[in-house]
Amino acid sequence: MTPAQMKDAILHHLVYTLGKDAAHAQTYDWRMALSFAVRDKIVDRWFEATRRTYAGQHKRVYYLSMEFLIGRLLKDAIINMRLEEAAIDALQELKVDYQAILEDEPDAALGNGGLGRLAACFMESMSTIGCPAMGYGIRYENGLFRQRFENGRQVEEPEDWLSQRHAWEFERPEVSIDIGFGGHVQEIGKRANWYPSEMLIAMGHDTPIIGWRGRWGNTLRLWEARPMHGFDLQRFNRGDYAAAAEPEALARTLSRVLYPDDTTEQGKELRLKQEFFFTSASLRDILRRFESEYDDLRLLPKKAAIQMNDTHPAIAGPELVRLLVDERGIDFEEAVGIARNTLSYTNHTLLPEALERWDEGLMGRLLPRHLQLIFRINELHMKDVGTRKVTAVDDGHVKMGELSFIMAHRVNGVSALHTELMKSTVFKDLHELHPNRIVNETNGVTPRRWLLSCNPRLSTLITDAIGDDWVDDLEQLEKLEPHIDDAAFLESYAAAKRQNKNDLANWIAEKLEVGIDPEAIFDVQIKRIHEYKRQHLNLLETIAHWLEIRDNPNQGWVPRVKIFGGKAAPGYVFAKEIVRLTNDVAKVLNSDPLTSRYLKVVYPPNYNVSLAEKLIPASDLSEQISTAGKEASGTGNMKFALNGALTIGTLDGANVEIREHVKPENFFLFGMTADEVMERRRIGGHAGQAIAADPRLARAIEAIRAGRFSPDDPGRYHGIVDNLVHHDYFVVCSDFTDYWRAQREVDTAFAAPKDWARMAAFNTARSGWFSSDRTIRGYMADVWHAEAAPTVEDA
Ligand code: 26V
Repeated sequence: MTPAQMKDAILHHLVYTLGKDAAHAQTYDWRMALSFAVRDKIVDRWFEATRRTYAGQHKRVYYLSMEFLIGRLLKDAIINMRLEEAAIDALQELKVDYQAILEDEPDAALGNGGLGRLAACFMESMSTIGCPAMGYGIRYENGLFRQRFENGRQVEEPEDWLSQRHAWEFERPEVSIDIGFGGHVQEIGKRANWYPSEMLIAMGHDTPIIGWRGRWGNTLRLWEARPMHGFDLQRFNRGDYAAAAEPEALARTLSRVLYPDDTTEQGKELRLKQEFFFTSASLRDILRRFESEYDDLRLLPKKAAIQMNDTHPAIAGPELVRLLVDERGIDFEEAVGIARNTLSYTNHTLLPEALERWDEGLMGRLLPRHLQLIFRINELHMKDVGTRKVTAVDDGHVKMGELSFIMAHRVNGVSALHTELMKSTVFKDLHELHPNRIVNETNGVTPRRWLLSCNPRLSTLITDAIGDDWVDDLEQLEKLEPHIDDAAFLESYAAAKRQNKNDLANWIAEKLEVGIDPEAIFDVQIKRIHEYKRQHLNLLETIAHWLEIRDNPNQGWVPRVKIFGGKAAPGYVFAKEIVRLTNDVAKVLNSDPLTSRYLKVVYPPNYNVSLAEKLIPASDLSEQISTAGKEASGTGNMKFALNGALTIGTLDGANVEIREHVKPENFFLFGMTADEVMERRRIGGHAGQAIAADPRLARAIEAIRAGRFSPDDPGRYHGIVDNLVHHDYFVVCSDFTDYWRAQREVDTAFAAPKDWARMAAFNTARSGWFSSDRTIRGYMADVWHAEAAPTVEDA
């Protein structure tokens, strides 16, 4: 597409799609016009991919996920369609600011964190590879809440990304599926009829996901809940306006909000309804498509692979069995076999409080037929493996992890360590019964968004050095290794980082009114706020360091800016106190004339995908400091390493594999191993011992306790302090001393800029393995038994 053609396309949509005259168009109008112009190009590619999938009778992958954290889509689409030059030139002629247009797009925040962002990276990689696939999820009207700070405290506001027209989706009123809840079951021989007492409709909305160079496009289909019957005209005519609208409002609640708590499973009825709603709609859509092409249901596992992203779609097991047995007359045991060979399950956490369990009473009320089938599935499993050990049903609860395991032919962990821990802890018994079922697929991230798009300076440098094959073959980055010994290359590498840091410093000055020194170490911890992720370990080290600088302000300290970003679940009290403490610490440190040129703390609110894209390219140090054994993988860790930030981290999740790839000497390791953590916890008073042994730690804790960061309310953080001193389940105190040591090594290393640049560049060169393209190829080979289709020629 030439710039002139692009300009015509934009103006065409401005006038005929948006009904706006160029003279009166606002940023929003230009953004929509550009989006539609780009979308037109995508649609051709997308249709072609769909045609090829049907024509070639390719196996399809269905990715069922409660979350897709896709963020903004315009730049991604422009880059993958290679339309950037055309767009920039066209807009320049139209005197419209390209960057402002990109920034105007709201983030689609349809996820909490890692799990949802992984699903988004996978969708992009499947399109790049040409794996025929479809993502299925919920079209939340309100995504993850918007975070604001009020006197340092987190305040949540609704995220209303759909208040403006969404440029990327196509409404599919013809894809409307009715979904039932409650009611009763009538058994007739081996089959049963379920008569739900409540009905609503799932309506599909399709977003095309285009791969690199537009060679392939898949669909993300998100379900919107709608009432079966519109509003009640009789009641309305009687003047009962609120009651007339009630059924409609009730049905719509189902796809209204994303649950913002990904830490504690609470067994909420609405959540179970959401899970069944999107899973059932997706399965019935899948079967409808399958039956339009094939007439033998036994072929299903050959033609479809259904991935359950965590246990949120775990009801897929019993629901698929129900659809086969009750609605299609297949024998129960055969149906279980078909379902199992089609389904697979990814586990994303071992934290006991996050594992889903549903009360039998609740399940029986909402999904009476499914509960019956769960009992039968459980009995069949016990019979098959000759064990009397109760598995999926226990103590009046249905355990969704176990149910998913039993109903899947493959179960995977998301990093090598996590997979081993799955085998030895949560799924120990099931693993012994099915030793080939658990496999590892270490997570990855898409290099298109997380390098090419977010870090143009580094991307250009890389392409100048080794060509652009790295974009879809990321392990080519190893070709950078010989360049790392070239002083000129290293200088350019450091210059790119430095310019990214300047941009970020300017942005922070403008948005947060805090001045930061671009020469300082940009030390960044961005992720959900959680005790196991240990933002408070970072804070304690910050405070200890601050106190030490104050003792000796003229010693020539290596300047550092600590950047935090992340949201706390609204009901997670401890996490919210960490948020507030971070802001309180920032306030005190940033205004301390003795120390502020050496140490600052910034905490931009509302961390999301777009903010990550700004922060990561400008980071020097990546904080991956979770208690060993607790972070299943992490994916932020990969994005940082790829963009040339060095990691300070524990042997947890994928950190272990990152360290092996980038070499131990280019990684700041500290802390106990997962085994050592378990040992340490057995020692009574482990925290007290650690505090007594390290005066720096004792002093930092005492500063918080005495109210140095909350002088108007000295007791404010006694909860945090008591937790640290008396419980400290996440062994913050016991890891502090080694963390401190590693941080001082960081100071020393950063003071030698050439060596630092070499280490950073080495991280980039060795991060290629962490592409989600590699991860998807792994799933295709080991889990889905699917092959890529022949893709379309380059866009
Ligand atoms: C759990 C729950 C519990 C019920 C209520 C709502 C809800 C929503 C989400 C979750 C999932 C938590 C698990 C999770 O996000 N795991 C993260 O997955 C990443 C991708 O595999 C991985 O990199 C992170 O280490 C892991 O914490």
